[in-house]
Amino acid sequence: MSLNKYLDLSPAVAEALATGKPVVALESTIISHGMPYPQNVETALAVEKIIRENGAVPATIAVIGGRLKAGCTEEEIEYLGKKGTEITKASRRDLAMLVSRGMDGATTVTTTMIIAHMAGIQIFATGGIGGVHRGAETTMDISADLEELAHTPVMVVCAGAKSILDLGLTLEYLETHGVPVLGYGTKELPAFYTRHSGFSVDYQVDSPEELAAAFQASLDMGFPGGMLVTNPIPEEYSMDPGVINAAIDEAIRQAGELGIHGKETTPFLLAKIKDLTGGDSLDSNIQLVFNNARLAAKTAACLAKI
Ligand code: PSU
Ligand code: MN
Repeated sequence: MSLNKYLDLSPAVAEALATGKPVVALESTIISHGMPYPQNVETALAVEKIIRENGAVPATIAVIGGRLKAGCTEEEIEYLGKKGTEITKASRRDLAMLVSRGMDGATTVTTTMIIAHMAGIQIFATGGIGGVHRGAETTMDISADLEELAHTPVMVVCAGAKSILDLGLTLEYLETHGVPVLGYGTKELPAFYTRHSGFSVDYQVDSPEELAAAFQASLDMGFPGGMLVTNPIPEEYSMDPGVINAAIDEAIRQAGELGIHGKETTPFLLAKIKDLTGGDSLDSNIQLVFNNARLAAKTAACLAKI
């Protein structure tokens, strides 16, 4: 555990880590930039509850007033959700500036992994990761999340990747950087809103015990990087592929027309897709995060027993 002077553990997280209880990290960009208020706050609090019900302690991660928080209070979650996109979406390169200036930051998958690792938290549940964007061969828009997965030993449980990304190139990038990509109960990479992408993952894993054993083996061998678990959205909440793919294509077209680029791209596309699907994509998004929180909590409980 490399505690540093900028890091604050909440009392519950500090107690859990000191006594070897399972802890699950949660990100805050999904709160401030990934969903609208007030569903973002309701979802964040419900996810924490699900993690507790499944035997682990939740640690929502954010930067508040220049402090790296592993474990936010309800008030802090409300604050992040209300401020929304006014809060800096914080990637690896932002952390030093935010800390030295005493600013707020919403942590992406990248910075949630970094702060979780500083705190000694090994498992992190979210919705979707960033990846290689469609058209990256000219824009070079590749999420820092992929690089972080290669460098930081945290298991990330997600629902696969959305087809706002180039899924094939995202898998190639992860392969090049040595990141294991596991399918939970499937050999097919799930596509976030739907269970099917047509792309294969490296391994199918069928239980939290097996996930914990695989991650422990990676740690034991001293690999520096993490592991990506892709957990398909439950059937009853998955979307019609025709409907969601049409919305994604239209959102990407509008982003291109408006010249949206850089870190604004992912939040713009998520908000646009929600509008184009009349809110259905948000309902699915919330349910898949709940599903990932359950699996991450169970896996953290297994890992704590090894
Ligand atoms: N995908 C989602 N919801 C999100 C994100 C991705 O379905 O909220 C957020 C995560 O925080 C992820 C970030 O780490 O977007 C990726 O942003 P970028 O593509 O700019 O790297
Ligand atoms: Mn990007």
